[in-house]
Amino acid sequence: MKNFAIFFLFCLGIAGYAVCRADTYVHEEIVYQATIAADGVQHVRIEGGTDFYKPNHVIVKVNVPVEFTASVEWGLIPHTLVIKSPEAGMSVDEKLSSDAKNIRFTPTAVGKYHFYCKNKLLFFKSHREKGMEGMLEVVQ
Ligand SMILES: [Cu+2]
Repeated sequence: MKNFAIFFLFCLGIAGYAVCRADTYVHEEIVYQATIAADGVQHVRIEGGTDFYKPNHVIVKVNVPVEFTASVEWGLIPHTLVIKSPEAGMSVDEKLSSDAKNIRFTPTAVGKYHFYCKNKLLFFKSHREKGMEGMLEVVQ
């Protein structure tokens, strides 16, 4: 009987672990290093979905205009792209759709900043928590 109880707890542990794993969103890092195009702008193509942005680590130069051309997977779930770093000249809050949208800004301070989707449905995890988040690294 005792063995059975231990076995039962063991199974419960495995099941619990599996459920937790399924709810843990681990994304590989996809790095994109922007270059300055002939028009003097750093163009970055970004695609998003409920739990990702691709790329999710963007490296740009400071004090050079950046243009994100952003879109999301076709679907009914609305998405956004937010960068709340006014201290570095970036205040972005845009709705995204499956049609690509150009979003321009110029980072004015070196550092690491986040871009993310601010959307959240009721009591579910926010898109940001699910992985709709990336890092914008501004370098010299
Ligand atoms: Cu979203």
